[in-house]
Amino acid sequence: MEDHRKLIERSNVPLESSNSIFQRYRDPVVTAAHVPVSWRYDLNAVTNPYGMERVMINSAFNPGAIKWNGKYLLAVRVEGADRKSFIAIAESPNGIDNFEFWEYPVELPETADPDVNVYDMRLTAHEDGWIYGVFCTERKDPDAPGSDTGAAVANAGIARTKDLKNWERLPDLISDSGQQRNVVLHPEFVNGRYAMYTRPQDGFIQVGNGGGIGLGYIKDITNPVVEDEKIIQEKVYHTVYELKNGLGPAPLKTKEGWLHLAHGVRNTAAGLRYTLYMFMTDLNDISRVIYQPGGYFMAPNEREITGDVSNVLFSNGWIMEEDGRVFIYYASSDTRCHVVTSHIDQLLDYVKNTPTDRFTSAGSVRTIVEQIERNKELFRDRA
Ligand code: M1P
Repeated sequence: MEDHRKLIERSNVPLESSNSIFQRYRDPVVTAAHVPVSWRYDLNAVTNPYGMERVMINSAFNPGAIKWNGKYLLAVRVEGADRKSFIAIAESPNGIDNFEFWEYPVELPETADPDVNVYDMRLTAHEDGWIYGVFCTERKDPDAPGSDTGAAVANAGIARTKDLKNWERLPDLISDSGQQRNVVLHPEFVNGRYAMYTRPQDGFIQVGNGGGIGLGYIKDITNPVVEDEKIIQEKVYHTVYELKNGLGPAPLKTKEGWLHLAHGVRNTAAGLRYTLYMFMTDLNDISRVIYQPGGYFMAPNEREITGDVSNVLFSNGWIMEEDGRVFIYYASSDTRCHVVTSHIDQLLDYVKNTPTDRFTSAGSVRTIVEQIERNKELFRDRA
């Protein structure tokens, strides 16, 4: 318990190296070791004479995020040794350290078709007054042959709350796609309807003919039928989102547009590689992408690259302060949660002024040559 308290109370510090876009920190903000001792141990010396860990925790990752009553809250995906994920709220006074789980994990109400596994909750404070948690609900594929014990179906589960403690479960998303993951609720109504970012997919892992980040609309959130779904962010050959992509947290409203953070997946000889990228959509037409920097915004660094599912960065939570500071929460390799900090002005500069992808090697070289020439020009003028 003393060790656990020391871990929770450890101060985090910014790392020295920075690319002036965002600031990384030395320590992960939440790990499996942050999970309370009382969840893991039977503390009764009579029933647990060896002091053994009764409930092992495997990982703590992919957190949704919200600022709530002055505190920074993460809706963490906690995964036990039994492979089941669940959501638990961890709270910090400053957003970069001292994250401590609330006394109990979230007991999400279920629908008539119970979830087998739930994960990756996106928190959206909607203008209707509710805080929504949209998450992936996974169940065994009822159409798979009995011998196929790995086939699953993913869909979006929807729950809402006013205090992050008591949750009301709504029906799961109803869409034309066989499967859905990475579904995110837009914070404002659009022409009186709820707007939902989607990621239609044919299979559980492969998006198949589906894929891309979609956008659809829902008239009544208590009967969440997605209408007019269309893809606003395609997968593109030989990019960091060649194989699949998915929206991260709900977008941030800025004076220039809606800022989005997403993950893109490419294939490599060593397996899939997940990196984070950004784009911006129009304030008045949220289906219209107005800026998209080329390449990734963040990729796993040398400490983040290994874990349960290596070579993965995944983000589904961020917080923007009134003074413009932005806390971006992300997980590395499906194992632990981290934060980077930035400012909305820096992120706007990043999305507007980072060169776009020209989709060929020659195009990338041209981009560099143009920058060299501009720099030469600058120094010629100074000389
Ligand atoms: O293992 C990497 C990620 O894989 C899935 O994301 P996607 O559907 O985009 O491939 C999710 O299971 C996610 O939780 C996980 O981090």
